[in-house]
Amino acid sequence: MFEGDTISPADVTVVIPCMNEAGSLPGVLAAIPPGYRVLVVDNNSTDGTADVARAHGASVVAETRPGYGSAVHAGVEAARTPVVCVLDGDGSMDPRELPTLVAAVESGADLAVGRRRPVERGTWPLHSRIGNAVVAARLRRRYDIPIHDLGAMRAVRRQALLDLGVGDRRSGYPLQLLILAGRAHWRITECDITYRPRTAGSSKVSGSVQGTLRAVHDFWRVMR
Ligand SMILES: Nc1nc2c(ncn2[C@@H]2O[C@H](COP(=O)(O)OP(=O)(O)O)[C@@H](O)[C@H]2O)c(=O)[nH]1
Ligand SMILES: [Mg+2]
Repeated sequence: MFEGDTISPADVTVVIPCMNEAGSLPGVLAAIPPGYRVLVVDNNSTDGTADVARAHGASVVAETRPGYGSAVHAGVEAARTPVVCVLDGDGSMDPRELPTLVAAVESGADLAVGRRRPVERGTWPLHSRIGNAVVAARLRRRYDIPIHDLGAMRAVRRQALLDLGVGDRRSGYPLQLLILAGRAHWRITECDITYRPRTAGSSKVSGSVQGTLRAVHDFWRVMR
């Protein structure tokens, strides 16, 4: 596939990093656009996430190394399609909006990132929302990257993403991806997406003190 080719649904794999998302996954998987392939990347879940994923038609990749970045990277490596999307498995984002991002890639974007727009109160912890906005503002100013959200929903050509060489395997992955994409002069398109509270289970990142501290530490490492 070359740049400018049309992208058909069979060209797209949706990678879903999951750690204990058995409660949310059925709803997420039911909303995947027809024809897209799905890879759930299971990180040592103890709640049957992998079985639930298979029962609902997804392929499962097991990644024992913990971390959001490890899970995303394992899924992108395992994918066999020219385009990959990434989406959280917690039900906070709607897979029905993925085709908008894929269309942006088809139109020439090197990377399409979802800008989360909360539609219900209590969706996004304030510290996380502010931290995200501050980091995004810095990316706009310092790196000239036109984004307002580091984003957890994205679409990108698989080989280009692998060639970019994102090395962070924890919560710094989305930030490092944007910095490297900016340095490589990628065309980055931001698309509004709806954002809701997770549909089940508990937060591993911004909703827990430990997850937040880890994220701040990971961001700091990437930003230096
Ligand atoms: N595989 C894997 N997935 C993770 C890990 N940490 C977070 N996730 C997933 O990444 C997504 C975002 O995490 P979440 O807990 O919703 O973070 P929050 O949105 O900041 O509350 C969810 O689908 C999680 O299951 C991890 O270490 N491994
Ligand atoms: Mg979440």
